[in-house]
Amino acid sequence: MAPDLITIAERFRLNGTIRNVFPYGSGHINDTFKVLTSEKNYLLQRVNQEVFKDVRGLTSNLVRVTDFLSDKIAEAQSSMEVMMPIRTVNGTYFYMDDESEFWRVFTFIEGSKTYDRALNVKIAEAGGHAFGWFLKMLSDFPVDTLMETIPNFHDAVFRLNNLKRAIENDKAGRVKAAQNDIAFALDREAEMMAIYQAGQEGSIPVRVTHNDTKINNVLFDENDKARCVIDLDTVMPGYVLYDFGDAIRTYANTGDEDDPDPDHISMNPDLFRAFAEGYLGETKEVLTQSEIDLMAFSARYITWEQTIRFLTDYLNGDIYYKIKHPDHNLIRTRAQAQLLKSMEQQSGGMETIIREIMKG
Ligand code: ADP
Ligand code: GN1
Ligand code: MG
Repeated sequence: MAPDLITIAERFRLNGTIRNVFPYGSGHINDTFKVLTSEKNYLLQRVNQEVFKDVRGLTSNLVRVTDFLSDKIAEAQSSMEVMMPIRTVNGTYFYMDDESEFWRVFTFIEGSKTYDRALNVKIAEAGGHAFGWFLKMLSDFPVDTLMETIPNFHDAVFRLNNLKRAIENDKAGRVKAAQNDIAFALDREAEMMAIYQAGQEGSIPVRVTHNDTKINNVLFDENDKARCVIDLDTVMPGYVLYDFGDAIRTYANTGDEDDPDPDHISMNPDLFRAFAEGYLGETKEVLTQSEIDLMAFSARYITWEQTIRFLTDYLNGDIYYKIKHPDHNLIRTRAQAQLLKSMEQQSGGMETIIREIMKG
């Protein structure tokens, strides 16, 4: 039976009388709703428990990180905002319904907008500032106290093994149709281990990272200034390269993540430079040389990782990402592969841009 959304929203300490609850946003993972009351608006979400196995641990991360950020914002009198979790009438930060579904509510950031693509360099630079600010603000948060909400999330070996298992099992009978896509991904296996290896050797530090830095996880104001970093479920210990690389995957792409037309897709060097300028403008002092050295590569790594994540889900029969049609994950796979090719053609130029920005 469909859940009664108003009854669920009533479990939380909201100001005013609830008037309406309706689906909202375009995330691939959680179910998101906007709640309108007589006084304020809120954001209600049902957490995807196929993806997040430990919602209690996740909530503990989220509450501590949002409290920490909100204190920092007040201290620095920053114009950035943070979406704060709202307590239930029982005082907890989630409500579990009769079907064991977990629900939570956040403050709604009014008058903000999201993009699926950076329409110009101003948006890309603002996004860079937002995610750079986020990393910098959390650089003194005790990283060991955060649990891994999705273990091995950006781990190259884990992702590759998942792909290989999906090929072997061929659950949806799609391996044949995806043979070229599989070959494209596996051809790059060896070179894509660089960040994983640096992590194993301990030459790059573990930091508090966002881990899902795509463009629509930043809210912008009407002048395209970044207001708020959202979607904090994957904030956990990680490498900065995952955040930078994942952001470039959307901020510097001239096409959509699922663009069916390869001619729309390319890595735009101006958008890349703009995002990197914003990001490094905030984080230059915090980052180490070994991180900087892998920055341009990180965009290729994450784009490859996303290629194989979409491909794995296609082969498994679409069990992870929300899809709009049966070939959606295959189209996404091909769009990411196309973006990766464009990055490969421009890898020297991307390295130069990072060096130029670092020189100032
Ligand atoms: P998912 O994990 O499924 O990606 P998100 O947390 O990113 O879900 O939320 C989905 C969408 O809802 C976002 O892309 C954004 O448009 C909108 N959104 C999320 N949080 C807020 C908020 N606090 N205020 C306003 N809009 C929000
Ligand atoms: C998911 O939740 P959302 O839509 O912001 C995914 C990311 C992928 C992204 C691809 C928890 O992000 O890792 O990069 O889709 N989030 C999770 O669009 O798996
Ligand atoms: Mg999201």
